[in-house]
Amino acid sequence: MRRYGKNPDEDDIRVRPNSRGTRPRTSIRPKHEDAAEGMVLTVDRGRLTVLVEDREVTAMKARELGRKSAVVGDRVAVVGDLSGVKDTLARIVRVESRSSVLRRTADDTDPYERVVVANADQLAIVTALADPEPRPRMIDRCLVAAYDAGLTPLLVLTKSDLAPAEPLLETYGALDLPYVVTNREDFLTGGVDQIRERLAGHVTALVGHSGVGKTTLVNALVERQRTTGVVNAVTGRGRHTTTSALALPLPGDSGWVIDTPGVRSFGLAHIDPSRVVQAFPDLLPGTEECPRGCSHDEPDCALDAWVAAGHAEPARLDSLRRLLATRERREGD
Ligand SMILES: Nc1nc2c(ncn2[C@@H]2O[C@H](COP(=O)(O)OP(=O)(O)OP(=O)(O)O)[C@@H](O)[C@H]2O)c(=O)[nH]1
Ligand SMILES: [Mg+2]
Ligand SMILES: [Zn+2]
Repeated sequence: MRRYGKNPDEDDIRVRPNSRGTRPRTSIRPKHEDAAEGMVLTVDRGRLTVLVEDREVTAMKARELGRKSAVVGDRVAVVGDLSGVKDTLARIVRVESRSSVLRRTADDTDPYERVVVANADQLAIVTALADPEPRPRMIDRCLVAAYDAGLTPLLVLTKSDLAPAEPLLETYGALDLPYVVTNREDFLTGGVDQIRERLAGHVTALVGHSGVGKTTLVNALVERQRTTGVVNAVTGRGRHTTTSALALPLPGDSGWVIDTPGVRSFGLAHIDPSRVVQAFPDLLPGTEECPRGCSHDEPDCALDAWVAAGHAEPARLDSLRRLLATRERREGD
């Protein structure tokens, strides 16, 4: 097969007069039939760490992948040096199709969407009960992202040594949302069993604000330890906070956890506003009485009556409306 109308060698010779040999380029191109399968564990400035069998192989994207990116959790085909020895480099020649894609944007108006992780099936929404203060609207955003990506949400409330979980659970308990309440002291006394149970057999991505204790939790669950953060109370900026996502195997082949860097917000610019309400199962049945094409933020919206009748928390309707409002602003520009 020729890529050009004329012999590709002529191009080669003109552009790179010192290029080796005169064999047609196409024939030296590997066919990748012997490529090995692996899973992307982490990505660091163009270098990817791929688990191939039991070896961690450093790899780069092959040029033929073009703009297609490989992210943490991706199944990929790799060729080249697969020894995993320091300073060797393999090439990723194929990204297998994904069972799920978790996306976010920096804010609701950002057209650039980033893929957070691929192939996860559970999203652990990690919220500290204090330090930093819980922000329910962040939880709601993560729920929208989880439902949209087809991931099962799991609410993880950390730092229960600092504040009680009840106020938050009053709101979210009604959602039939699975949750666990944890704290660092628990971990030391082996109290991570409940969360272990929830993670077993799943590929779980942990998301949340910086400093909520994602890495601390991951460290309690896996063998390999990561550095945890020290968040400066004055500047709010952290030291040793996580800067790249990393997939870690749970002991005993019982699944994967993916630690991710803390985010300021979880932008949803990529999600159609009509889908946002799908992530509010407590409000959704109430929309049946809404006028056709209801924006859910107009005088005839049935959700006010739904909430007044005690079917859902007012804070949830407030949250839905705020989310929809930020989305509309985008539609307007
Ligand atoms: N009091 C208390 N502090 C905790 C608990 N868990 C974690 N911390 C502290 O919270 C700080 C932040 O913890 P990390 O695990 O680094 O938080 P993170 O969510 O990974 O933060 P980023 O990597 O920036 O996203 C550290 O000082 C931890 O020691 C807890 O259960 N109770
Ligand atoms: Mg961290
Ligand atoms: Zn409505």
